[in-house]
Amino acid sequence: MADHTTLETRRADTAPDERLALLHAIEKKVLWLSTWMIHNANHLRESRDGLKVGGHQASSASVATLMTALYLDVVRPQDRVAVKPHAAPIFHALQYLMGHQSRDKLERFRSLGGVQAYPSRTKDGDHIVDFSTGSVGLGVGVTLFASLVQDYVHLHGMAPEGSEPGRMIALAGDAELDEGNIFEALLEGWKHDVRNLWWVIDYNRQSLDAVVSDRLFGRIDALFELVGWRVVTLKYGRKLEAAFARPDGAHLREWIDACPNSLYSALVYKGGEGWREHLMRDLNRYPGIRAILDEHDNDQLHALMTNLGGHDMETVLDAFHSITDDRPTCFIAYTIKGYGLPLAGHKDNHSGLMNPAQMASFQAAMGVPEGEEWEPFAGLDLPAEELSTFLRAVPLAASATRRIDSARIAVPDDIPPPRARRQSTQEAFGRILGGIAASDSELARRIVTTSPDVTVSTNLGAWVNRRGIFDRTERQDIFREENVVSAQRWVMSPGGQHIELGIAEHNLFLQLAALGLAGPLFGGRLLPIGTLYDPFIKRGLDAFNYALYQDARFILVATPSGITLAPEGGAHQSVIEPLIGLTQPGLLAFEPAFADELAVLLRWALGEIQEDDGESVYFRLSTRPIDQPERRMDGALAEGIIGGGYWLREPDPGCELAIAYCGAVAPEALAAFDLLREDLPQAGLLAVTSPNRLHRDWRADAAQGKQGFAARLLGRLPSDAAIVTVSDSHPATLSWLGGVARHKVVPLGVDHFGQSGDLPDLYHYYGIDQDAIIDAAARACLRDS
Ligand SMILES: Cc1ncc(C[n+]2csc(CCOP(=O)(O)OP(=O)(O)O)c2C)c(N)n1
Ligand SMILES: [Mg+2]
Repeated sequence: MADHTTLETRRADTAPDERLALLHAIEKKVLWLSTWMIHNANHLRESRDGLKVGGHQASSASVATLMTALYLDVVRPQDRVAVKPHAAPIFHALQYLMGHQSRDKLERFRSLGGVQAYPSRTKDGDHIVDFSTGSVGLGVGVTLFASLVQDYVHLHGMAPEGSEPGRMIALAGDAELDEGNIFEALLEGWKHDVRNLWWVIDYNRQSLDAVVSDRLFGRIDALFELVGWRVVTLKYGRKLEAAFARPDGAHLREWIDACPNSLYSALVYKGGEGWREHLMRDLNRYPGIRAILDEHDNDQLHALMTNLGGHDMETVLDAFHSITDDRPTCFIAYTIKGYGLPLAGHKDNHSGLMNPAQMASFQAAMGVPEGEEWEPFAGLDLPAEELSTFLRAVPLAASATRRIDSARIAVPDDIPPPRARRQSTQEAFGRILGGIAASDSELARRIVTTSPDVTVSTNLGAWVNRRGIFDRTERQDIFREENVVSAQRWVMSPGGQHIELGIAEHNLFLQLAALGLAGPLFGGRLLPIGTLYDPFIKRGLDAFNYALYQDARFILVATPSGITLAPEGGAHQSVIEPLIGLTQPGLLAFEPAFADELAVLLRWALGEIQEDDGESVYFRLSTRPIDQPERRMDGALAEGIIGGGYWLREPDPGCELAIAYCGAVAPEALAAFDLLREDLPQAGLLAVTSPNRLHRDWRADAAQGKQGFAARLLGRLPSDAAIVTVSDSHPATLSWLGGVARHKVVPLGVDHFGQSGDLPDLYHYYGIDQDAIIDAAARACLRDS
């Protein structure tokens, strides 16, 4: 049975009066500072470019109480918080009051170098921000995966000695629950029995466009309870509860309970007079209600009728402190968007900004003297000394940074490539990881893999057989116990090193985001490797981008890929993913063709994701077995592979043509090249392992006016030579290569999709087979002559 705790069942006094008075004062200050911050930013901006920014004043005001309570009374250093995007000004104000943020940055809210529109680990700093937010739904979802990662780190004995698990807390907007990723995460969390998770929903019943429908939230608690969560509803504050307890007060409760969201919002906006008119009309026959109306002037009546749970500090504190176990808990806090501001309740207030006259009267009401707008304690009734003593003692104020450092994991100098004359890069990946799994090294212990139901088909089988699946409780492999023969050993235990996910790629990326932050958040550095089919990167793309924006570090292995997966079908062909790899910030993308290249790159990537200024790494791999070159890996070759490309056949002086290929089409490029060499003996063959790295290098060169790796590589080709580029993806992946040292290009590739077939047929159909390369070379040379 779910225990549905409502406000009525918890009235214990947890906050001593003095503390409460301090929190009330700071709550008021936080509302002021956030409103001023936005006003100030708009004032500045208007004078510079005429662009205004909205979306913050009303959204921030609705959570002033919740955020003050959380940050100053509830959150412990080991807890981690994701703050809804538009509560950023409240977040910044609290950090300012705790001494973690400067006035200068607050004054430049949303400007270059100032505090960000949405809390950002990378821009505001990971010493204060636990999780970035911005794209709604993702900050909420990531807390769930972070709670799983926290368990992983603790159960593997990787947490710093003496550290306690904390709560992963999301302060969510109610409209965030429209995002499907929340529900994908909830289901996954239920499977994994997640703990220590709080989602606090700011139920202001407004989104960006409008008032949120009551229908959804009528069901929301049932939804959470279905997946094992406790739901705590903070509906009314103490004033309203006291009114309900008076004679006839039950009728007032019934009235307000039945009041549709839209009418309630409209009355909030209209104020005391509106309330009186409606209550007189509907409830005047009850003497107890008449008495309440008589005792309250319009302002008092407005304060009473808007006294919702989420704005009542005592109610909020009671609710948070009533939870003492680790069961996931959802708090539904009723609030009013724009509470305390003249914008309150208006359905169009999302982008609303207070005008100068409104701002002036708000300032007067807040008691903030002109010129003292940024003073931390101006306008408060309590002595500044008392307030600052209180703030200094807040646990989050006392620690200078929320970032935990964890030691680097050593990576061996060499990872031997799997020795098979013919193999695919996907097979090579499985073998390399299987080899690491068999070793008794710290590197092997720190790698954690995860996959959305494609563990076996992306070749993680050998790794999982040796390292097991992570589960909070020990579970045997039933098939094995029943002597059913299988190549897979799926033993689940708290020591397992693979996190098996359901088929939701979005969850994979949120999981990777959390795993990739295991070091800074939980003090246990992990080396995460996630696998999926290349085309489904698009399914999780926003979460992928989100993970990278937070500077989470991980390796993504995407396989199979391209039209090379041929008979698997047109629907699975990945055409544009290399362009994502080419352009996605925070990511280094590689598409090796051979096993020895992959071995070099994987070794390098395991170090790269640990570098302070490193990045995450994406490998696009193939299931196509191809003949492997017989060669010895030396420093120069490895450097080329990591740098993004090398000349597989160096062009000779006087060369007219080069073929540049990437990935699984290597055999076609080689075969075409061998034929062409008969007529063009000086031709060159360029193996591109990372279009992304070469492109970056070229851009950096251009910016710095010097010749870097890419320019030197392409510069070996005479300037009047042409390049035929080929890959099993969009031709734009490589067609830009001609720009590096001003060569003519004939680009081959795939710019439509949908055909399934055998490989030779498909390569022919899309014009990337040997004949097509030779034709393109002929065209290039003809055009040249
Ligand atoms: C994925 C995504 N889509 C759209 C937006 C634009 N957007 C910003 S806030 C918002 C509405 C938020 O409503 P709610 O979560 O209820 O927050 P409130 O403003 O009420 O606090 C929208 C649609 C966004 N930030 N992210
Ligand atoms: Mg809302």
